[in-house]
Amino acid sequence: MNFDERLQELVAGYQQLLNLRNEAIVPGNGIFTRYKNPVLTADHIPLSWRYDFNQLTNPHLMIRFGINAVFNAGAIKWDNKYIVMARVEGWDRKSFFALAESESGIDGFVFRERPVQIPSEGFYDTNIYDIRLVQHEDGYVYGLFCTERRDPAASEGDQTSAVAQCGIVRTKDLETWERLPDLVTPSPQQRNVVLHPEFVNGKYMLYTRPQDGFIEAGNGGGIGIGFCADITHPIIEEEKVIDNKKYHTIAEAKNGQGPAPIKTAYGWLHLAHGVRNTAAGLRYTLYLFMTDLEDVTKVIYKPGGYFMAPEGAERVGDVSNVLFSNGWIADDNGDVFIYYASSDTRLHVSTTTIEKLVDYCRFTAPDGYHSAASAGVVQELAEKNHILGFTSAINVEKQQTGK
Ligand code: M1P
Repeated sequence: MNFDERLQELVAGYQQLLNLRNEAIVPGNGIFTRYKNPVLTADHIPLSWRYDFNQLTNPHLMIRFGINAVFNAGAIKWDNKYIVMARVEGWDRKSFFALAESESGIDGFVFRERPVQIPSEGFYDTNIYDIRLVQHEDGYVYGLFCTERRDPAASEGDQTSAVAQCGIVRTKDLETWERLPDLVTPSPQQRNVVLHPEFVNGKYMLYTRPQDGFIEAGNGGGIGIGFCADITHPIIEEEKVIDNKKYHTIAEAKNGQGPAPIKTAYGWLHLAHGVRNTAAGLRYTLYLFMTDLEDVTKVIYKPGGYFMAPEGAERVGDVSNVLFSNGWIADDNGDVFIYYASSDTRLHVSTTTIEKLVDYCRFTAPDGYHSAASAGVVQELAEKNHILGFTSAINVEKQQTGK
């Protein structure tokens, strides 16, 4: 295949991918709807970011910058468009951010002309990832992300120990990003830091994840909160854990706040991830909880178990058995678009409504922390259905057919 033929094939394949419409998977579980295709993959990255199209300098039309994965994206509704700020990871393992936008929120995501260049002069980012976008009531859109570097205390033989901290940028147009100093907290490691969208008692409130080690939560862990008076000198003096890790739950190893919470009439709605250990390694699932409108530090509803877990092809990827979300969008009409990544490889969407999510939080049993409690919840449900005449799947069928 010569240069021109190859070029034609590449462009045709890319166009086909961008034109792919998404399809809801029905009937689903009633809580949310999954879709057939991921919304973004490594193949969605513009060809012009990957290939040198000059035949003189790239006669074989080979990839000059390979993309490994597109995943964990922040999200925001902007100018009536659904915008995600994805983590784009190259073959070189480094991540950077890129904005993609869609009219529908479920398909047709197209990257902007260039990736985002986060100001880095004077900072020590080796790798940046997992940005949370939030429109704060102070008028700025903030992006809080993880900035990671090698642990300066590590010995020469140890090339894996790292330190993660929270980097902060802000913008008013999603084009120009002002970098603020990295967040300072009492914790030696920070990931999954998120800004609350409103002032609380006149201060910025942040969700944190105090952790002892880079991977292990150690004595730390849990979703914490902290306050800071001045976001341009972001210092949190004290972190209070409001949702801790707990033995034999989906978040026994660690957990972390997802995107910024959504305000509802019943409380703040939170999406988070919980991590447990298995013989096959860590398993990341998503869960929901709600906090009080008056006292944002108080958890008022927390359904037991996970809300979403990896299914089918989602289970496999660079880091298998992982669902992670750092972006969701709530429309004015109550529709919610949850952007979640599977196995650190690709980005998906699921859709639902605030009404459904609040119903799920209020009326799903909390974790009883032992098997007898779980069996008890099922007993109660079966008993209620028995009274209605729904005693088993066969009887449901009988009832429906009238035989
Ligand atoms: O590999 C799974 C996830 O691991 C980390 O999440 P956490 O901070 O909770 O351990 C992050 O690196 C995240 O990007 C990744 O998806």
